[in-house]
Amino acid sequence: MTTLRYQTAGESHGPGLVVILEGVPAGLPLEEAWIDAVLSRRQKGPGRSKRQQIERDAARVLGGRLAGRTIGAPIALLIENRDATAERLPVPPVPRPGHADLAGAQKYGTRDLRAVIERASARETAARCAAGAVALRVLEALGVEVMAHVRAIAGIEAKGDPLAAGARARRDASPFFSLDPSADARFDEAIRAAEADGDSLGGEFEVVATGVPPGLGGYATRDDRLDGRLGAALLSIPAVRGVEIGLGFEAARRRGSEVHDAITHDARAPFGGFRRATNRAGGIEGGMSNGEPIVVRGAMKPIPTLRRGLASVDLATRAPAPATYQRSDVCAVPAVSVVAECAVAFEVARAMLEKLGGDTIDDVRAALDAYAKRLGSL
Ligand code: EPS
Repeated sequence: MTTLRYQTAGESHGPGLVVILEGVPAGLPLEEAWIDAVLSRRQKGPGRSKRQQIERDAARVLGGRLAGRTIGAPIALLIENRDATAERLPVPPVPRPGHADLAGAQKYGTRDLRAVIERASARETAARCAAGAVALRVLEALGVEVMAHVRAIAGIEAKGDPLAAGARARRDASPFFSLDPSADARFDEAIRAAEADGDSLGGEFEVVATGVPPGLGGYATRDDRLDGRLGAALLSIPAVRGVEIGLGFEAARRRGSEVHDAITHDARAPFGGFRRATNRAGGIEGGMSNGEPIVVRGAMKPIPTLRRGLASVDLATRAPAPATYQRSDVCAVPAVSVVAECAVAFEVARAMLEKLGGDTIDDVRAALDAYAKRLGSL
């Protein structure tokens, strides 16, 4: 039984994206339709480029499944690219500020920017979502739910409580994956205005995981800390520049008495009954889950590919020139919220399997039940 992990390969306009996932217990039902529903959400949101009209992201399971269930072997997934034009695309002469182009060209000693941008493209997040979809399936079997929603675009804030009844249905009904229809109308306006100006927009998302038992992650070593893992997972998503857990930066402005959550006990509550009166810690204390919902937020910068090319320098002539533009999204905040949901799901599933891991999903469930029982006798 290996730790839950995955690797991706593939370029934005190559033949396809590949994911190999290890450490998924045997016996988990896994259908393409489950993965494809997540992939399809990632493709959505007003403000995305024409590329999303070309692609129909769908995963093919190439290994690790028999008779509809995982078998404990590595799971191999393939997402084919329809726009597989990498070899024919023109070489962009001018690097884009804010993207990997220039530092990547310097790192690898090439002026063929395609060699950098093809892999640096956020298209790779489709593969991350395929891995995340499998993690979501593991979590579903263990009673954990993860949901992301968009909290802001270009400084316009969306209200709404992700823990309220019906929140998921509201999120799914919103074209922006927000919980606030009145914000959606303003998001739409902002995106149209940015598009008319050849500009791009960023925003903020929040991910909430419920049903998480206490004690996932750890404090004993640096690598165990669940907050550190979640931070790294979210900051590795292209264009994510900031992450907060619970109160986040606001905690630095308050007194301790206004930050920490009182411990309470309610014998009817799951996992032994210990609760917190508030959840300003965002479900994580001392690098471990504390049994309250995990609440993580992230900030996405505006996409660096602008129709109105930003000021740059032609690599061949060294003369000032606007950055090369082929096509791009005006806003991909809803898409990033889906990638973030997958990233959080993956980290929570990884921590759960580390704590409760077994060869089969039934073993993991039995270990979870035994752990819940043990918590009751603390
Ligand atoms: C993406 C596909 C890409 C980009 C986008 C992510 O498609 P294309 O380059 O063919 O238009 O639209 O990548 C970025 C925004 C970026 O900055 O890297 C996708 O499928 O998500």
